[in-house]
Amino acid sequence: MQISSAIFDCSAPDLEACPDESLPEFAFIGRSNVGKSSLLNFLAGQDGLARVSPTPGFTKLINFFTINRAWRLVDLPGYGFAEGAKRESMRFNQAVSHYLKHRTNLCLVFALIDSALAPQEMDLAFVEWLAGNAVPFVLVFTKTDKEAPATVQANIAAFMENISAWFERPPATFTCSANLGQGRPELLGVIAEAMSAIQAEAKPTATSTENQTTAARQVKPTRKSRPDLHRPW
Ligand SMILES: Nc1nc2c(ncn2[C@@H]2O[C@H](COP(=O)(O)OP(=O)(O)O)[C@@H](O)[C@H]2O)c(=O)[nH]1
Ligand SMILES: [Mg+2]
Repeated sequence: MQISSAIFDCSAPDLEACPDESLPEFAFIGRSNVGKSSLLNFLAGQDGLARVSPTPGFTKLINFFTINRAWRLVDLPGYGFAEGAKRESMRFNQAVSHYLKHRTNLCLVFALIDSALAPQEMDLAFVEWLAGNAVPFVLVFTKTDKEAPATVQANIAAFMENISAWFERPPATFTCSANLGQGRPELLGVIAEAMSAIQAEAKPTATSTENQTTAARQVKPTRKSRPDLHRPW
């Protein structure tokens, strides 16, 4: 997929302030500092689009970027930085929770996990929450350049093992490194596939309905049963 334009749209503190629901949205979420803004810039092919911060918790609003005038990338506030600013982070986390549960044009969530770290409780709890709320998502393991490949693979395997009980079919997984420029075609491919499915759905024909069902199934992990929810917010 070619990116011909990437334009900052707006920032919203809550669901009510989000732009109209006319374009499909692909949202990035993960713990603060996991590399959401870096990945968004990397996918959009524009360095300064989303702000990259060395300070965790810097992005506190929901940021919308319109790509190719056809769909949006959404940079969601990071979770897990309650320290010192508890009330404020709760408010923004509630906005994120509302966005994930009620945004009708939300097509797919990219749940980012730091591949340099062993499974973190907060990330596991968040994936459980996504599963419990039937939010369509894929996992993206970021910063694969930070540790040796064997460590990265071990961290990913441990994470998948930890979440395996919640799914009949595990969520799709991707790896990326914004620093090394790795993972872009695969992630843009997921978006392109989802966009084709949406377009096929808008103009149903005998075969497109079947294609849509297949594509939707590919990105939506199937749940075993509703798990106990340990909500990060
Ligand atoms: N080694 C490495 N560092 C990265 C990568 N992506 C982002 N970072 C760094 O991680 C920090 C947080 O990045 P940012 O994109 O602001 O994370 P966000 O808080 O999730 O939006 C910054 O210092 C980035 O330079 C990556 O692929 N590899
Ligand atoms: Mg950010």
